[in-house]
Amino acid sequence: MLTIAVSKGRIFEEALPLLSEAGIQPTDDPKTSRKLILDTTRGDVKLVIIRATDVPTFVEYGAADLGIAGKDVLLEHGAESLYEPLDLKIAGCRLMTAMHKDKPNISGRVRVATKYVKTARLYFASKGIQAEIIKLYGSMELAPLVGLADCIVDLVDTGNTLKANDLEPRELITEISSRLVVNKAAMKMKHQAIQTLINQFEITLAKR
Ligand code: PRT
Ligand code: MG
Repeated sequence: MLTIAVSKGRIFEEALPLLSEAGIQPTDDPKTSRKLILDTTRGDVKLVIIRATDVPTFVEYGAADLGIAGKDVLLEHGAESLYEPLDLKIAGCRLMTAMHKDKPNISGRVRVATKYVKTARLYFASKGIQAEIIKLYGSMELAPLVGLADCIVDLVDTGNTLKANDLEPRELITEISSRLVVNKAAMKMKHQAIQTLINQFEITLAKR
């Protein structure tokens, strides 16, 4: 039996075709079902549906053998505890700094609101900029508008969310896509099954 951890939103939507090519189709629709463990058309594969930020934790502790998680989430979690064999090239976006469109870049000490505390800290340290990082769990865009922070670090796709709040993207921290992650013990114990799945994903990705 293989268990794959995946989050409900855009990652799930974009992972479905990849899973489907490997013969894995959930027998319930997670959008309407309240089940957290979904059976699939493959008797040996189950999906567990969890919050995006919880995927690395489930996989690290072996509660799931595999998982699909954004690189943003993996950077925050720390990657040492997991294998990351494949870039699935789905749910792409950019992790960026953003500021009010009328504000100049700050040269001195900067206050940064983000849910990506660890990544932001590393980024500003690497640029030699003194940053005070304020952890938020959502609506980062609000922070510069109400004087909570000078700058935010957040994911940007179309840029519409920033624009709607009079913000603009400034510096690219890193490109983001979703990755396949694997529990280290499972990679040994269930090597054959996991390697076969990785190969199937690779074949599908190579056709794109
Ligand atoms: O809500 P919960 O905590 O459970 O999870 P979530 O809302 O973070 O999950 P979900 O389904 O949104 O997926 C999150 C993952 O998708 C992230 O970890 C990224 O790897 C990936 N991803 C890709 C994105 C985006 N693109 C994205 N644009 N996640 C979030 N956004 C948000 C962004 O935070 C901002 O609020 O969309 C807004 C910006 O989009 P644009 O198009 O307006 O620029
Ligand atoms: Mg969301």
